[in-house]
Amino acid sequence: MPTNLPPEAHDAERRYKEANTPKEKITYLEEYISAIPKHKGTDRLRADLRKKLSRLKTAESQAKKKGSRQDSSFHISREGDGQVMVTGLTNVGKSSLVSQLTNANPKIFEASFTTWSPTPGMMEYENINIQLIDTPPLNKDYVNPELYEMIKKCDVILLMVSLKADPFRQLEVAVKLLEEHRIAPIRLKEKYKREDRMIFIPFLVLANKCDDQSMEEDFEIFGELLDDNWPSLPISASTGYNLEKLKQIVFKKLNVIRIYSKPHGKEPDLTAPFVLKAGGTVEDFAGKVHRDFLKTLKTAHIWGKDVFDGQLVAKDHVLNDGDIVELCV
Ligand SMILES: Nc1nc2c(ncn2[C@@H]2O[C@H](COP(=O)(O)OP(=O)(O)OP(=O)(O)O)[C@@H](O)[C@H]2O)c(=O)[nH]1
Ligand SMILES: [Mg+2]
Repeated sequence: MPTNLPPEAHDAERRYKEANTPKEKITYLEEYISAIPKHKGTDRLRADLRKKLSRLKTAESQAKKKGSRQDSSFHISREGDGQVMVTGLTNVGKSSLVSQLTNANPKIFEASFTTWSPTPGMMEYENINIQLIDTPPLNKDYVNPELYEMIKKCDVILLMVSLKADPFRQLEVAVKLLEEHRIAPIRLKEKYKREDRMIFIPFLVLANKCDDQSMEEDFEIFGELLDDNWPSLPISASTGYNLEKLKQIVFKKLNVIRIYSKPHGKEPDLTAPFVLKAGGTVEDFAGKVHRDFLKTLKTAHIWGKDVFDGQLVAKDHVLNDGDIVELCV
């Protein structure tokens, strides 16, 4: 270091060296650099210190980004074989439904605006697990961008309305809010232009609080008002009405297939399927079982739909839900 530095530069240097946190280090290093007089003799020193400062700042901003992502309750990691968002306006019964169908226990209350952060839960359907997420209500007066970002990443949207409170109006408001945040039903893809940059997701409208016969009539009236052929189902989170049917529809909308692995000379484990996107091939399945199979896979024997038992097929053979596969490597 040049010896002709003023005392304030030496002080700042000492504070910088003694600093414990990256934030303090940045502050004192900035002070140190600005206390160094600018002339030819200090060019090299100033350049080195500026490099150090830029490295410290990059590390600090990366740590911040990582921290905020992990801290946010809206950053929910995917678990299970599909992710389904339960959304809608307030008080329609979103938390009640997630609590009925999963192991989660979100707060349920008769007054509006009970839920402020999302809660994931796992729903069992036959032999697979589907992640359901209870969400804060969609609301035009209070917009939380993180909520919409989270919704954009799911596989299926369950859009809930309450048959006890103008369901048609609720649907209109909810659909508009989602659309304003570039989320639309995959069915209506044709309606939008490329530059709209929409995210298309399969939707199902759930008309909740259909507790008895009289509410069933209200559902019919609601159904007649719907345009765009919204797929909809009357349910009751209170009585459990149609919840089994709901699970079946969710499974269909996930558009996945369950494939069972058969080790050579052994029986397949029918309780533990590998889950693939519909249209998946023998090769896709092999990659799920183990990455190494991708290199060594030659053919496969399969049992299931559209094949005879143990039929030998090529790597690009498209699988069906329920197929049993023995990989030949
Ligand atoms: N009659 C009837 N009431 C229901 C049904 N499902 C939910 N409720 C009631 O509706 C009220 C609101 O239910 P929540 O599950 O808290 O509604 P939410 O959509 O999560 O509400 P927010 O968190 O405010 O968005 C509660 O009093 C529930 O008991 C149902 O199927 N039938
Ligand atoms: Mg709620």
